[in-house]
Amino acid sequence: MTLLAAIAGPGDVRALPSSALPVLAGEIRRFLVERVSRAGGHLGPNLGAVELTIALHRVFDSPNDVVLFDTGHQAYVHKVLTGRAAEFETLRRAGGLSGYPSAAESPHDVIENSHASTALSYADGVAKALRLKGSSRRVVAVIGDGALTGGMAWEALNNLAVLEHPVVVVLNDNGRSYAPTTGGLAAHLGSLREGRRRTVFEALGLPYVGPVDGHDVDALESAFVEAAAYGRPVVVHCVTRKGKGYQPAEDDPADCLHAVSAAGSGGGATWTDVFGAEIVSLGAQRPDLVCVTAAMRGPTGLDAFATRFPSRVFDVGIAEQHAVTSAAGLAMAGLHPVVAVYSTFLSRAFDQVLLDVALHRLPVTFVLDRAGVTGPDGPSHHGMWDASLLPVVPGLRLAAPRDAARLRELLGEAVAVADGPTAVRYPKSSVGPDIPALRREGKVDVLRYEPDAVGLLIAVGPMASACLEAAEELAGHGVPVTVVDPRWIAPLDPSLVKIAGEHRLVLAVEDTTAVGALGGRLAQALAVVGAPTRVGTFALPSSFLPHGSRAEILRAHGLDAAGITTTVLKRLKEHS
Ligand code: TPP
Repeated sequence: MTLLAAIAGPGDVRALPSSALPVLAGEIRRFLVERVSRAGGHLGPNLGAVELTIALHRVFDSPNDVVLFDTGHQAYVHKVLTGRAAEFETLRRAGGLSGYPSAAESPHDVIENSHASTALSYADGVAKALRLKGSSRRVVAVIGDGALTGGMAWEALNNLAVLEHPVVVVLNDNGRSYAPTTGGLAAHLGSLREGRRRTVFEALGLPYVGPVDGHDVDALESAFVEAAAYGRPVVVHCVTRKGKGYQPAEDDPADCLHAVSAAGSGGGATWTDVFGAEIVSLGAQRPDLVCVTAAMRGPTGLDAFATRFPSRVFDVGIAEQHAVTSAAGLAMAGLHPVVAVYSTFLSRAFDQVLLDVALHRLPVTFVLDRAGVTGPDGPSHHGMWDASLLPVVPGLRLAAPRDAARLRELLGEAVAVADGPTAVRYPKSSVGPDIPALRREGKVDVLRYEPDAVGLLIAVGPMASACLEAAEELAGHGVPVTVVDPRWIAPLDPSLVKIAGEHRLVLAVEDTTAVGALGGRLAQALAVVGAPTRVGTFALPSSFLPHGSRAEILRAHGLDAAGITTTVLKRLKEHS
């Protein structure tokens, strides 16, 4: 029997003699490599956090002490030690174990948001509340050096420095986000690893313990005990190695196997691949074109651009707000920045898009990868709010390509706009074959035309193929529908309003939350001109969608060909 098999909770970890801990760490690493390679998920970060998490559960008393994980992608070891090893068979699958902390799974899990740089602010608030209640429960926040590049982390440290409650900030410093961490902070942490004594934390008024070997459980335990004794906020600097103990991860030049795909997944070029190639050719034609990434150069497809034009790509760290306003500065000084970011991470920079970029009518292009349903990363990774948020920004033009040819075309149109911001959104998936148009009316592509159409399907972006399939099925039922792709989804193109006004029933099919989506805006525009058209929005509900595969989630909400067919038939019946 392995040691791991006997761990049902942190109490069992505390009961082990120190001499057994390296064995336990080895077992956990083998377990992670085997399970995560099969299911897909975050491998490198968790391999680096094995000893740190063991030590944390031996010194602190979760859930009485509140243990918080920043980002949460490195919490697999915590899940294993809090009695969830058996459930790893279902990791990231619909209905299975979440890839992030989940309060529904365990009382040991607190933060569910997987956006970085938040844990220290949660810690500040929890600690303030505990202090007001007279509680002596301690707060522990684990944060990576990558997440520490986010502005929120520093806003929190500023507050923690004057707080009188035990908060232990465990800095898990592996020198990397996905790629090596950039900027002055990274250089400072490097100098601390080499023994420099004056730390930025102490300068802020926070005691500093370390640097500690993050793979030596005894040293970690001593450091945590020392930190806890301060009785106030303190930073413990743990030096770890991403991918530790698994050679393919340690040696992986890209990102130490930060995230791996499920065995047997993949196939076909992705939207990211198409963008990655196109931005290089646009860059070759346009010397004023520069790219900005918030610590996601590889995942957003900018590696080839960086290789070709190394001085024209800026990795600003996990700092989306800064990325956007810095892009505004680049544009003010005459360049055309392309900010490549996941849709879900742009939400936190909304104010910067609105007032730092759009108010100044600056030509910045936002490329929103992972827009719509993303899949196994769950509620905080679904990019289902950008298409509701961005249309309210005056002067911003938002595009949704249906295929690779349209992505290239719309990206070209976007970077040609000189008097305001543009955005192009596409999902996390393979891109599929090109879908030719019959003709273009204004900005709108007509994909299927039925002279006696009883309805119009507006296929937004990647919903085109499902809409065309549905139209074919509907024709079989004797229900002819026309299908159009608006290409630019905000602001509404007059030609779209005109085409829609010529139909009795219009259904906009969208991979986004329904509130604020194209269908609602179109209904409003048609009401203004007094058209008798009924417009329905067929999109995602206004709720936090759980994890599962993209296809499963879309299907569950009727956003596949069969679901669209059923909905059209139902609406026709209702309106007949
Ligand atoms: N931007 C935000 C706001 N949140 C995110 N989760 C990401 C980007 C994507 N992301 C997930 S993990 C990660 C990034 C950029 C790197 C985190 O680095 P670090 O905190 O050092 O943890 P490590 O994986 O190195 O242990």
